[in-house]
Formats: sequence, structure tokens, C-alpha cells
Amino acid sequence: MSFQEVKFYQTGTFTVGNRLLPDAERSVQANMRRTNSLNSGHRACQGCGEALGARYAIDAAMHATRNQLVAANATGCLEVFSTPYPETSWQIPWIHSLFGNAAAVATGIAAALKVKGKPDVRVIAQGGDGGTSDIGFGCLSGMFERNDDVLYICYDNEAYMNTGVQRSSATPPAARTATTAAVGDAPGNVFGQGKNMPAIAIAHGIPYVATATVSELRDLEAKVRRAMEFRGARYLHIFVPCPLGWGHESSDTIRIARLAKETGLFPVFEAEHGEVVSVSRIRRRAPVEEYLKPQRRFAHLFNPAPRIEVIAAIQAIADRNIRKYGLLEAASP
Ligand SMILES: Cc1ncc(C[n+]2csc(CCOP(=O)(O)OP(=O)(O)O)c2C)c(N)n1
Ligand code: SF4
Repeated sequence: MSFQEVKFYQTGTFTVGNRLLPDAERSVQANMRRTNSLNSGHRACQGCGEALGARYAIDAAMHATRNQLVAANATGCLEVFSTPYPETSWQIPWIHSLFGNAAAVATGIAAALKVKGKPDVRVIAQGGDGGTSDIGFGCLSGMFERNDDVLYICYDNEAYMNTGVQRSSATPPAARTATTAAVGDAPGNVFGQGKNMPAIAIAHGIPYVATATVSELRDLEAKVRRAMEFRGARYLHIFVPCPLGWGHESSDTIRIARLAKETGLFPVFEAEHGEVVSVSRIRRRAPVEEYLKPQRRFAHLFNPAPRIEVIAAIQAIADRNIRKYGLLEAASP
């Protein structure tokens, strides 16, 4: 019988895989000496994707900048659950901005650091999809256009969660929110419309744009690291399920995020200077029903009877993403 060498497929995981990797390649989060930038004790809901995404993103940014980091934070869940005055979970220099001006505040910090001759101190701004694609959109577009030296991170939970799940311009079609009730033909955004923030960021031609999800945290860390290799405006869009607003089990956050990618509904890619340079392929293609069914915000699509035509329209969005970004192995160039 021929001898087959043992292969370790899991070198990318956070547990056993890390021990098989050289120190420099291990995940930031697996390192006991990581900064722990967003500390325990905050008030996020159980299973909050935003808290998870922020923890990984900011620890990775701290690592990449050798702890020389300042963060500006838009109002939203991330700010409210982490920093109920006078307490805070942040273990980094961190400033509260208004709902709509995190990008402008970060730009100001970057300008001040430049004047003070401190190029090693890097700046990030962060906020939810409402703070990013709606009220903060103008400030962010200006930051992109001027190519200010800031990494902007959007935690996309597809609605205004902090104030009770109102629709944002990132809310997907057919999703129920407090302001888009599950009645009529097309609650939620109009099909084919809405704002595609990563595409808008790419259209500004900025040095680096990437998307990521909390189901692939190693990829998320790598994208933060890559973003910090550039100077100028950078944009990272992280897909962060919200158990409270989406109506799914808090233990399902990772599964829902993975399904968003594996259906094609949330394409995961990187772009540099206006061009897509890499995509994360779908490993096991899933129909959109698998993603929609566990979420109560889409319950009206299945009860009392399946809304076949609406589900087909959502599937068409996923199929279009798959074609556009070449998300299937077979479809890749
Ligand atoms: C000018 C202004 N309008 C409204 C609010 C109230 N407000 C605070 S946070 C928030 C929603 C935040 O939504 P999002 O940016 O999507 O972040 P999330 O809470 O979902 O993480 C709203 C409407 C405010 N603080 N300032
Ligand atoms: S409402 Fe959603 S985003 Fe806000 S803390 Fe809870 S799970 Fe996180």
C-alpha cells in the first residue's frame, strides 16, 4: 500500500492551524500579546457581528501600525455599546464624532499629525452603514476625493440598528425593518437600486478598497494589514450580521455571514487604484433561500406561502454578482 503524506489543510484557522504556521504568519487574534483594543464588558448584544468585526479589525490595525493608531467613531451601535459615558471598552486613543462626520474628524486628525511631523501615527474612522452610506456620505466622498490618509471602516449591518432598526440605503430589497413593513410588493429598497458603497469607493480611484465578512476573520485581518501598507484614502466594508435587527439566532452570526458570501449576495474582493485585483471564490454555492430563511426580517417571503417571484429576484442579484466578480471557480478567468 502506498504511503500518503499527512496534509494539514487547516493552516488558516485560528486553532490548530496557527500552531503549524511560523510566528509571523499567525493570526493577530491568536497572539496572547495582542492589544485587545475593544475590551470585554461592553454592551453589544450576544452574537453581535459588529462587535466581532471591530475587535478583529482594530487589533489587526494596531498590530500593523505597532500600536500607533487613533480612531474616530461615528455614532451608532459600535459607539453606544462600547462607550456609555464615562465608561469605555476602547483601549486605544479614540474619539467620538457626530453621526455624519467621522470621515471629516479623521481627516482633521491626519492633517494635525502631518503638521506635527508624526507620520507613524495612523488614523482610522469607523461607523455603521447608515453613518457611512447615508448621513456621512458627503464627508466620506470628500475624504476619498482628497485622498486623505485615513482608513475608513464601514460595519454593514444593513440598517440603523442603534435607533431601532430603521431602513438605510444599504438595506437589501424585501428586508423588513421598522420603517419598511412586510406589506406591499416590494418592502425595503427597490430591486436593483440601493447604494453599493464598495463600488462607489472604487469609482473614486482611491488606493485600496476591500470587502470582508466576520465568517472569514483571517481574510479580514489580512485586508486590514494590506490597507495599512498604503498611504492615502482606503475603504474597508465589513459584512456584520445583527441578530437583533435581522431576527436570527445569536449563535448563527458566522453561518449567516458565510451564507451571504457563499450565495453571492455579498461579494468579497479587493481593489487597488480603481480596479478589482482579487476575489474570494465561493467554496460551496448556496441558493439564496438558505441565507434568507433563518432571518425573521425575510419571514414574509416564506409565510404564509413562498413568494417565489421575490425570492427569484433576490437570486438574480446573487447570480449577477457571481458573473460580475467571477465568484465561482469555473467562472474565473
Ligand atoms: C444628526 C443625527 N441624526 C440622528 C441621530 C440618531 N442616530 C444615532 S445612531 C443612528 C443610527 C446608526 O445607524 P448605523 O450608522 O447604520 O449604525 P448601527 O447602529 O447600525 O451600527 C441614528 C439615527 C444622530 N445621532 N445624529
Ligand atoms: S443591535 Fe445589532 S449591531 Fe447593535 S449591538 Fe445588537 S447585534 Fe450589535
